[in-house]
Amino acid sequence: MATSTATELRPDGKLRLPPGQHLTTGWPVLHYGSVPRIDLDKWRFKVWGLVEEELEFTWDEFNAIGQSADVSDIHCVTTWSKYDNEWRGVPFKALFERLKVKPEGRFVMVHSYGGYTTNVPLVDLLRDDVLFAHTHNGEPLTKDHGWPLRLVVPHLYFWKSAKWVGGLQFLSSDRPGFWETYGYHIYGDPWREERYS
Ligand SMILES: Nc1nc2c(c(=O)[nH]1)N[C@H]1C(S)=C(S)[C@@H](COP(=O)(O)O)O[C@H]1N2
Ligand SMILES: [Mo]
Repeated sequence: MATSTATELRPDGKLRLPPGQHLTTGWPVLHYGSVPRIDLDKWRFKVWGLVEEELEFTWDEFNAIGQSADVSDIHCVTTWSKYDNEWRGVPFKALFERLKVKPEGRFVMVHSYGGYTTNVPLVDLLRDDVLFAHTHNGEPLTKDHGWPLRLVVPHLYFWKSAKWVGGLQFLSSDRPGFWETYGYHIYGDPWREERYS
């Protein structure tokens, strides 16, 4: 290896490996509860809350919004990181362009099949590397990793990357989601070690 993982820098000047993290080559499966049963024919992606118009997409409609790929690193709050994950799916920005979000809808509650929720400020979702992924390193997501669709928010701890994602609720203020209610940090920046609060 040319560069030690302890000193490698990203283009933005931040350490590639955030403090307190170690690299893993495998891919642990972590979630609360059991894997939800999902039927793609009945699958819907719903948008509600502070929007001019509530929307519902079928699987085909959602994927027709646009497709892109992005390579990013995973940082889990339990201290493992996994580099160079190639995700493919629908960019958040492309979805956002299809929505009519009210100006006060600046916070998002992400909802998953099975009942999991996590909160992310809208401005964080509007980054170019945020997407709804159906494919990881060229393979369709496995059920354990969020099939058919998971959110990927590379600059926050991985609990914000909701598996089995099924909808977004736009809110005027930041409210805690599932893990945030149980003491995880409301925001979750790995470079500031915002693990628990
Ligand atoms: N729907 C749902 N998404 C979830 C979770 C969960 O419990 N339910 N756990 C989060 C946590 S804490 C982590 S670390 C990652 C783990 O994703 P992985 O199993 O693909 O590694 O999923 C996140 N997304
Ligand atoms: Mo986690």
